[in-house]
Amino acid sequence: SIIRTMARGAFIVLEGLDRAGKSTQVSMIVEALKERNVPVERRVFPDRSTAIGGIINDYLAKKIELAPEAVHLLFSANRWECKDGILETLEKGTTLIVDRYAASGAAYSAATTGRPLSWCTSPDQGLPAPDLVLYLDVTPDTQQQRSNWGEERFERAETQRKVAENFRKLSESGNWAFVEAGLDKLEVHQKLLQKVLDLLEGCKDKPIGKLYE
Ligand code: Z5A
Ligand code: MG
Repeated sequence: SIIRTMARGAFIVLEGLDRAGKSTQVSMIVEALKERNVPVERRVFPDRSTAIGGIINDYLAKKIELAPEAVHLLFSANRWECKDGILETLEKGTTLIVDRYAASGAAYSAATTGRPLSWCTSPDQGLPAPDLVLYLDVTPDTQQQRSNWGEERFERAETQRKVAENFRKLSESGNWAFVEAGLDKLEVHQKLLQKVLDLLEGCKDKPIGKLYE
């Protein structure tokens, strides 16, 4: 039998509406952990580098039209095709900081398809579950002040309001922390990093969970 000699990495996801600052904060957390010699990698969803990710990219950029339910399943398939890679990374002891994941999948699709949240979470059931979801809580005013607002498909106020409400519902299960996204970048970073550092020791001996099980 295989004896586990090494602690696993933590699985940390950043979520939030468009322009909440997720990508900025993922970079800052990754740099801060590297400085502390914590093995760490980043990932982003959708992963636009795969064949499925290419279709998603063309849809988001409004180059192609697809049924919203079909797109929903592609977003989920894009996570499933990365499942083994995620587990391998965590099991070799590397912490993952992930820019959007399953909560985005359900929150956006429930808003855009009108299907119940339970319909939207079901294709992701059984995927590796994050140890912590850091939610960047952004106001519509702050979103609109940030760059390139309104170019992609879901960047309309009414859609964003529905998506935010879905995120709130999803946060009732799992380990979520909300952080105000309208603060200065460094202030947001310090709040997030503290939560990450608090988590790191604690999850080493815990098995990786499964989503919605
Ligand atoms: N989607 C889905 O439907 N289903 C799924 O399963 C998944 C995703 C995974 C693409 O997402 C779309 O896919 C998205 C959800 C849907 N919907 N739309 N449209 P994406 O992640 O590729 O793109 P995004 O989230 O819409 O936008 P973004 O620009 O990547 O947002 P962000 O990463 O949260 O923000 P940022 O790039 O870090 O910052 C945005 C700007 O604000 C930038 O100029 C920063 O310098 C600035 N910024 C950041 N933080 C601050 C602070 N604190 N103060 C001032 N300025 C700041
Ligand atoms: Mg981003």
